[in-house]
Amino acid sequence: MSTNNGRFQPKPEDKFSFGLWTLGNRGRDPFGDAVRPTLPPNDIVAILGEVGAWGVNLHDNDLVPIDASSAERDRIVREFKQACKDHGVVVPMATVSLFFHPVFRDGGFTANDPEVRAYALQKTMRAMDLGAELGAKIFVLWGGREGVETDACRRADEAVKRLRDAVNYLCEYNITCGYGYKFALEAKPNEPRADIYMPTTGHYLGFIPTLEHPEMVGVNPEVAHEQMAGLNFMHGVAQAWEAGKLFHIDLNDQMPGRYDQDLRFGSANPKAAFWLVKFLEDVGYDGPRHFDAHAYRTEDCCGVKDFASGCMRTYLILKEKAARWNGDREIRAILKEISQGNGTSALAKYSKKNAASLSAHSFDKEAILKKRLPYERLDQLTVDILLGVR
Ligand code: GCO
Ligand code: MN
Ligand code: MN
Repeated sequence: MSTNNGRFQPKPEDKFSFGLWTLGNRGRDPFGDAVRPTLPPNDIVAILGEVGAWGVNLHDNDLVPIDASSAERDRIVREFKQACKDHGVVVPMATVSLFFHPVFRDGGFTANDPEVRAYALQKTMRAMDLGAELGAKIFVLWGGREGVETDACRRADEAVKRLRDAVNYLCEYNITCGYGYKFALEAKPNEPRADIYMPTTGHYLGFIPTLEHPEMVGVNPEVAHEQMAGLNFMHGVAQAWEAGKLFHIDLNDQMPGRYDQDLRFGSANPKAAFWLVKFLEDVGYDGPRHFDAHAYRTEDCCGVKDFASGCMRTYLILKEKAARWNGDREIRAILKEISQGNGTSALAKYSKKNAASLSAHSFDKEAILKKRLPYERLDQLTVDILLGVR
């Protein structure tokens, strides 16, 4: 991309990663066929090296065909490892496809057929073996088909129990094999199912403490998925972070009320992307910054590179804007002003004595209301920074 100057050049320490399925996306949708040729995994790794990404992630079958013989699998893995080495790209995360093959039409871990549930576990264990061989330490579980079109097919709490049994099983496998994975559970409200169980990151944060090894399991929130549910993505991320559960993140973008668009990061709602980047940088999140997005269907292979460079460039621009925001004198003064009270009664930690004095206190609401909360000015300063005039 000609506009990429040194200032926004990605570096390995930025930990930018892309899934094989993101650059490899051929633009198929429910109404139209592929518009781009299949990019072999090793070519994708070469492109990632060229555009300056740090990592590549994969589903088992992005790399190894579902019915590959073990000799074929071993050859593919060997060559892929070599490509990663040649192009200086690491594999931080692996995942499993429990959604593409028709056998998962009713889900994987939550399917009604016990044989499908067993196959889903076997396939996931093999995907964990594959990821471990490639050096991955994060294993994402996205239950794309774990859902329903009709609630007649099973009780929803039964699905939750089946999911718990599966994750518990996989945690034991992780321990036995000594893989040292952290599992990152990825929520989505719908698509491809009408309703997917565990529709938001918040649902997963409630589920994780019910597991046998909660310390091994966190979340992988995705921008588009929370926005599909009409939620403020950064708030969900903040809650996951605060709970020590932000193990991975899927960055992309999404317009309200649409299908799952997986747009280039920051392309639809740069202001929301700004708050997100600012949050991640402010708290010092140091996990992978994974872009789970794909190029517009109108693009060719050069456009795919523009897409990948654009995701990273926008992140770095927003990171610079966040630093500018944090250092802005007027913003700092407003932040100081709004966090101080005018009054005499401060909130003290609970004690019988403090509670008694709080109960007896009389508040001067008129005086409290006189204090200004200049959020309009604060937001405009933010917009000025984002639009490049400050
Ligand atoms: C989606 C999902 C998927 C998952 C990925 C990991 O776009 O709905 O984000 O891309 O993240 O398949 O399993
Ligand atoms: Mn998505
Ligand atoms: Mn995702």
